[in-house]
Amino acid sequence: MKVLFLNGPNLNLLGTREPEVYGRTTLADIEAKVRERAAQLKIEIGFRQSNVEGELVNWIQEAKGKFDVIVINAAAYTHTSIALRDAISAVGIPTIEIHLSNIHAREEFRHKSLIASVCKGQICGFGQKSYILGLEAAVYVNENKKTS
Ligand code: CA2
Repeated sequence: MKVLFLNGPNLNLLGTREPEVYGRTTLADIEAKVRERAAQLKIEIGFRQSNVEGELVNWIQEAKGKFDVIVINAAAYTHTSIALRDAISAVGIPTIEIHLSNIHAREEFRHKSLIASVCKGQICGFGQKSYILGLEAAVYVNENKKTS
């Protein structure tokens, strides 16, 4: 099984700015934790970050036939990007939306996710653990392809 983790804009700054909101863990730390858990579960991982919307769209399209599940923290594009929504819908790869923070407990503009309706489900509010939960949800979705 192969899972592609995609990370949107500014997540490369994790651990270096606004630690009161996003903590002191870097994206590289999170990737290492995800890879550790994936090794235990015998899952192959792709892990990428971009600040460019079109690059994320390209990676979603290129995942077809290469990855079984996508786990995406689309960051601010969650709330703005019809292009990401259309790409997820078009490729038909089961996709799980994740966030570090609880977007529903934050500013009103973060409550709406444009990708939620084309994702299998959403995990938010658990800090870096959201990524591990996303990986475990990916296993569940892949094992229950017809029903989940
Ligand atoms: O909680 C999440 O994971 C978010 O996807 C993070 C996004 C935010 O726009 C979403 O509403 C929720 C922001 C990621 C930016 O991360 C930063 C890290 C350090 C300093 C500044 C931004």
